[in-house]
Amino acid sequence: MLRFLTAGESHGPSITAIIEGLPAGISIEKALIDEVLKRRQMGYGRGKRMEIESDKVEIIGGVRKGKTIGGPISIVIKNRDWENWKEKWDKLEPILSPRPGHADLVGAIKYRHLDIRNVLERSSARETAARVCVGAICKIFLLNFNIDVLGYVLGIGRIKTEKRPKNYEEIKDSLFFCADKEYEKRMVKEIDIACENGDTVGGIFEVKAEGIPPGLGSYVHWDRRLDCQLAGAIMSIPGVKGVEIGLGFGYAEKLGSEVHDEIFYKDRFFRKTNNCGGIEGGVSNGESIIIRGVMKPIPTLKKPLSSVNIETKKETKASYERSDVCAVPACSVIGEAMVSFVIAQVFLERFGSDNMEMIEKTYREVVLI
Ligand code: EPS
Repeated sequence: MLRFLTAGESHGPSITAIIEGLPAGISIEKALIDEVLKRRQMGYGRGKRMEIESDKVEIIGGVRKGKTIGGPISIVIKNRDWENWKEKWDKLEPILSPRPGHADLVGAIKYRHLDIRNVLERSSARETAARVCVGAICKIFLLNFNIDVLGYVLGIGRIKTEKRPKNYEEIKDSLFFCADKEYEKRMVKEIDIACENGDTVGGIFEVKAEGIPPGLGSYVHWDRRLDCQLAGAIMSIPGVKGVEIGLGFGYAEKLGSEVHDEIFYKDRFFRKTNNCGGIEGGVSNGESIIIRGVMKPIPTLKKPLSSVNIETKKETKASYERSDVCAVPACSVIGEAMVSFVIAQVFLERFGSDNMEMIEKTYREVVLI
């Protein structure tokens, strides 16, 4: 089964990942992975760290002569910021004031740390640099079967749009990876006001996967349901607090006759609506998969909230270290990566996973009805 692990600390030497279970014979272009890494760093509202980093992937295992060889793929992204931290790394004063909303307090309790740095270094969203590399590799694999996955933004703070992009071209010059240009100025303002007040902003992103064959996932066990796997993958992104598939919470106020996507046939089964977001009974139905996530405002606040010193137990203000005001655009890129990973996982489960030749043959031959 396709799986991956990541390792590394936000201000340590590097972030790494190992991806296991991809077939042999996928052509891997490093430039495509670097492009996604760059996208993850973009977006209006990012902090000073993104000015230091210029993330590039190094593939150190599993790829030879530009193709996967079937073994685990190992990747490294160097933290440029390490140069500024390595001398002081072991001598830093402990951080004692947990930020509400962050992993600080629960991490200190769970791992018995008396220095919150041991928590924040690993819980930092910097780890998602490795995830987007994994996702980019999965996306490269899926593109061989004309499956394309795209993440974009629908809302920043109170500014929300219903406009969705048809492709990446439509959002690539947007400050928010948002298709609605008219909203851009208002989104900028939303962030600028929060920034002036020492505050942060969240928002909503959506991921659309097109070209999905029917039959991915299964209804036979809870954990094999595709919607379950996708929802878990989106919820695993730091800061995400809610997930919706297709119409999502909008189902609540509608009648059955209004929402279920009627079935038609012309060369293949198809629907004229897609309220179910491409998934019925935990299985893909051949329509586009649509999933949304909400990212909470980042917990690191310049104007800190009340907290308690973990050593003295006295009232204090939460610690503040340089941070982003808004990272929702980045979150849309990470969402795209996580969806690409899950789709690749269920795709390999359905069509085989050893080598591309075999998978392409099975894919062509599988009867889609
Ligand atoms: C991030 C790197 C971090 C933060 C952010 C994401 O860098 P630093 O802590 O050095 O400023 O900008 O981390 C968080 C939002 C978080 O909660 O930890 C990155 O590479 O995306």
